[in-house]
Amino acid sequence: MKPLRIGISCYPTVGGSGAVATELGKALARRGHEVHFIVTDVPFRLGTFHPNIFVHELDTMTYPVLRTPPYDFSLAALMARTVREHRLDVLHVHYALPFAVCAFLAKEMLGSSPVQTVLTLHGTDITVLAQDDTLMDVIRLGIEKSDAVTAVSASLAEQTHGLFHIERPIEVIHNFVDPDVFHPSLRAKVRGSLADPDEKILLHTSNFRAVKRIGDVVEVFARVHEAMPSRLLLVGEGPELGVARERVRSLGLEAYVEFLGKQDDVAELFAAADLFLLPSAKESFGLVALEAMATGVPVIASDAGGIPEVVAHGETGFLAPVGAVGDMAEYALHLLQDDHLYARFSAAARARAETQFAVNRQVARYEALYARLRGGAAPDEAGKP
Ligand code: GMT
Repeated sequence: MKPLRIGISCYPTVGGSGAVATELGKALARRGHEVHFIVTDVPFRLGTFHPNIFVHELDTMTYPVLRTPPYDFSLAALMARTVREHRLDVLHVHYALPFAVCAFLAKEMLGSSPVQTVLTLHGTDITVLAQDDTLMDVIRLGIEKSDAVTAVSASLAEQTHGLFHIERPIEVIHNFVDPDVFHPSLRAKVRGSLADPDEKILLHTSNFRAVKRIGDVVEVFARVHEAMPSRLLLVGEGPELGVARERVRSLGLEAYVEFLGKQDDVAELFAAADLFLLPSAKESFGLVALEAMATGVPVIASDAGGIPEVVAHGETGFLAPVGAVGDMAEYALHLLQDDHLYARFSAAARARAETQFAVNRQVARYEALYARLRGGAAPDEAGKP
């Protein structure tokens, strides 16, 4: 495929959509494309220097007349300037609000630019923000004015069609993981410092928002802990952190629950775990579940949103209705108390992540979409046309 010049906008702070956008940009750069991140801050997973990656950071003016800095307009203007100066072929934005609307404004500012805009919907842009009357129409505008729209799961695409009653196609391109980075061979690296050999490790990582149901994570762990020696690792920070600490304290589990805070490099923590817990009320995909699976860690989750597209119930983990902590704990014990069954699930989890969700396979789908928009030939997984 002829290398393209691709702009990417996303939320650069910790969060699934930022992680996916950043990993996509890095993979596109490795495959020979020139990638321009147009962002408010350097994306958290960007890592080391790559000659094909450029970062354009937003600088917003303030003025007493303006109640808030005109961030969205400045971003739109920065997008337009970057497209013009670097002759971008594609502007790929992650999360509808404000990025799709900024991309539309940028295109309007550019007049007759051939740049193609792609919007990837990540979840809460539809399942939370678009439910709000004041935001729904502006999100609809972003969706309608993008040249192509993708969603990270079939469930999210369906919800978007249902909510907006729109005809336009939404292509499902599932999220991905780098199976060389999230690898079971990392297991021994930090495990010894986290638990005794006879203790099982349960892991949860998120932004600790109410939608993640951290209380359920603690309840499931409490029931597992009653039955077998075990520890719970909680990675991340957010509004529900205090509630989680209080629940752990009231259950007398402080000695067995580790609050690790935000961590940049999580692959070793995933690999050290025995089970990953994701009991969310809503989850368009559940990138963390996929990362756990790639390290050979089965997942106990709710059957919400796109999670069943990632975790194969009865093969790579178990799913239960939202809030069914008793069922989740039983499933967890079922796996942890049967070494043979556990080994089968662990191998199947790794295999599913490697075959269905490997970075090269999914990034090739984005390249094919870019090529289609630009009227060119689609590449194969290796990036060759
Ligand atoms: O998990 C979050 O709440 C963060 C959110 C985001 O926008 O960064 O994650 C969403 O996008 C991820 C990447 O596509 C998905 O894996 C998450 O499932 C999705 N979160 C929700 O739908 C709640």
